[in-house]
Amino acid sequence: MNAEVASVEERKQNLKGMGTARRRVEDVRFVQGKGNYVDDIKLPGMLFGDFVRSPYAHARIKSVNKEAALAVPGVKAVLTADDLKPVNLAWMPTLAGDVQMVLADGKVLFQGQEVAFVVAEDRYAASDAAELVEVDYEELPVLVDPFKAMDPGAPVLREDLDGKTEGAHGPRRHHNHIFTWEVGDKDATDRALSEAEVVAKELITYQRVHPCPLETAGCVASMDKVNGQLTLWGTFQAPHAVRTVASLISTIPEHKIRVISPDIGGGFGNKVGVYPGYICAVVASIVLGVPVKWIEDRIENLQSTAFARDYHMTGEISATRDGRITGLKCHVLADHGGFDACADPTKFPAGFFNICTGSYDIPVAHVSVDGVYTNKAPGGVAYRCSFRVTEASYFIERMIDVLARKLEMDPAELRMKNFIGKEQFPYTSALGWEYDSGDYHTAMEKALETVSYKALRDEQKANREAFARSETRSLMGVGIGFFTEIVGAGPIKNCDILGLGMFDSCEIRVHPTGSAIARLGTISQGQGHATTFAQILASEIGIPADQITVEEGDTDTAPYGLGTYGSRSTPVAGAATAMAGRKIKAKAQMIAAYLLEVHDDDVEFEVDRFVVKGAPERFKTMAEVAFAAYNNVPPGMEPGLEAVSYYDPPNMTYPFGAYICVVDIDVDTGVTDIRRFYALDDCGTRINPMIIEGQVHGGLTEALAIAMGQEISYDEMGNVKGASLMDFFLPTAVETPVWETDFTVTPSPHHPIGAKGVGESPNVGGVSAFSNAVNDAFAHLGLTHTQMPHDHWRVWKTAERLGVTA
Ligand code: MCN
Ligand code: CUM
Repeated sequence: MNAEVASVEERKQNLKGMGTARRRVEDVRFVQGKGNYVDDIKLPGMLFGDFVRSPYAHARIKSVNKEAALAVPGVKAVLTADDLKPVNLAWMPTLAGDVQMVLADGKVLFQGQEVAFVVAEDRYAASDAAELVEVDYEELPVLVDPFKAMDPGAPVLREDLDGKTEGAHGPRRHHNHIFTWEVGDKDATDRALSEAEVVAKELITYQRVHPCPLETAGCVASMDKVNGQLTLWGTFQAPHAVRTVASLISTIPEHKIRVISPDIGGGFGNKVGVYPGYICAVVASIVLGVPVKWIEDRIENLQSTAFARDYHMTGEISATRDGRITGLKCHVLADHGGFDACADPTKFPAGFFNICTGSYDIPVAHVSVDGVYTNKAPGGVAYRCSFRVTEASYFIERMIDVLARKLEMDPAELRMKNFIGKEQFPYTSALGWEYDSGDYHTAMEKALETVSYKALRDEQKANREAFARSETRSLMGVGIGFFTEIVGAGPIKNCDILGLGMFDSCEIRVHPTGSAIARLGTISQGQGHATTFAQILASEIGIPADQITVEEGDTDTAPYGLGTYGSRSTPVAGAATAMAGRKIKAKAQMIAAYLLEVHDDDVEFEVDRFVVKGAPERFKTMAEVAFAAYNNVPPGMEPGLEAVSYYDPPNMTYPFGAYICVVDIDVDTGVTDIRRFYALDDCGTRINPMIIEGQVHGGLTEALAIAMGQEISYDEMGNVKGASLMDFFLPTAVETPVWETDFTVTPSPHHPIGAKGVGESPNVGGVSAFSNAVNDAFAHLGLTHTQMPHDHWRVWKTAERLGVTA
């Protein structure tokens, strides 16, 4: 392209800026098998670690005998809690203000808990030796049911907390109680419920699930004793936070620790937390003086790393006879497992669950959450959730359907009637959030129209009549999931993790020849940051996206940031990118004006250049300005063209969407056929429509998995049932329906480019659409609510219970 004669439109296209379906630059290496994941890192003399894990869910450890393991050829060390105690690392702090055993100290609290760490020359030797470590267990009574956790006679799980009546989030009233968190106006809500014309009540359980990323968690720790330098490669979603935490608990000065997140094969929240494997690899490297790698296998991943959900939500919703919602109440029993290791902003032990008034203008509401210990793996919150927003969204969207049934009203109509109106934004919810922008009626109308909602209901009516006449064995269900998310944590005043404020950052360097590098405090795990952040910059500073390298994940080079989760990268780091770009542009404007010998205010930016106002033939391109920045700047100005922005967002962003699912259920087999799934997303200004679509496809597939099959369940002994892909449902192309995507655009008023997050939306909105569809299929038979997952067996059981199986 000849830059001199190209039209504005051509030059715009050349930038591949915002709004372009630019191809993912990272895929060049991924599709050729040239990605660089943690397990690809091979260092001279590197050893491998493997865990001895507890077969019991609750047991006292009477003794550990390492001798036979140490005799295996190639084995270098076997670490137990006693070895970690002298360095104060037998326990570690969790992100939720609790402490967690790194290696079992006197007892184990869940099946699969780390008991000893074997280090050997190769992973086979480590694994063989791990089997030879003799552990003498004495079984203890097991607590699996969270509803029994606070019974007077419930077994004492956390002996280390004996007599502690204050936890990290207030008073504890039982030895297995972690916290109570309350928000909203209880009296006003109780009044609304007692005075209401109609009240619907339901226990809604969101089962324990697991994100199961393709790549499991792992790390390589390398302690250089000569220089006192620790380098840690790992599957970390927040590398800077890992560095700070590593420094605090190891006492190695922070500038001597370098944390690197290389390519990550999916995070989905599973790689936010800190796991014993990281600590053990670091300690082993310090002790042995060589690099140590630890990579968990699939079963270990499913059994012991951060689970998600396990929320038992009892809801009450009140309304007038004609369907105006007057109040909402929810009590949650939250099963956190053996240690409270939830990853939430410090002040939010139940995350952002108080977004559970959803998209509706509900005058009063009250939420209380009780967190309890059980003999299950710790973790919590992970899995495309944005801090318990998926639970909140599932809860309100099921409650709306339950209420609709009670009112004998169409669920779409009930939603339309109670939506927050477009003119009400910014809208402050009864539970305290300030929604930045939204236009729910438009989105819903578009969705209903696209799927011909009315015709679907007519078809359903005919189907039910045919079913009653025994002309078909199939029942049709239509499910709506309308969600409002809260993403982009978050203003430092509200959100911190371990005291680290949740801002984010971008640093840009423009090179003399007009290309650039941008470094961010976030880290992609597949979301395509290298592609999209370059697009934001291309539009801001007029350098083609193809000439901008985006780098993340190396704490020695990237500016400090809090990482990628909770769909916060676009709302926070994306904003920092635009702001840093604007600093570049401001300096470039002064240089351009100087070169053009006019006043700063007499030039204006146009796509990729500064043009003299009223004299379009007189301009300097950004590339020309970049070169001048290194040899010909105005007198008194520093040379160079660089900028950094640390962005503390004024508010979170509130993306929303309207999802509709149509399912056909064979009542004799329980087989569910997703006939149609329509997803309309509004994430404000869209940076890359193709990447957004990919995010929606991925998130919907995970929502399908959760709603229709995934569950990490336990038997009464605390054995994890189905911790392998033989039993844990991971959908393939075979089970995955065709996704129809759509959008509206309601920009965020406070984000510099108006963008909201989108990565988690499809999971947040998808689960309720599937579940509502299944429940809807049986509604005419008297069903109000049936628990997820809606696998074939459970669906068949529901049909049997309703008396319609053959
Ligand atoms: N995007 C866009 N326009 C917008 C919003 C987002 O083009 N208005 C683009 C972004 O630039 C980015 C992607 O969409 O490339 C996702 O952006 P965002 O919503 O900001 O989410 P994050 O980048 O912070 O990613 C986190 C989110 C979370 S929390 C989970 S969990 C999840 C998800 O992303 N994990 C994923 N999507 C995933 N996708 C893949 N492939 N792998 C994971 O582990
Ligand atoms: Cu909660 S899963 Mo995402 O926030 O990494």
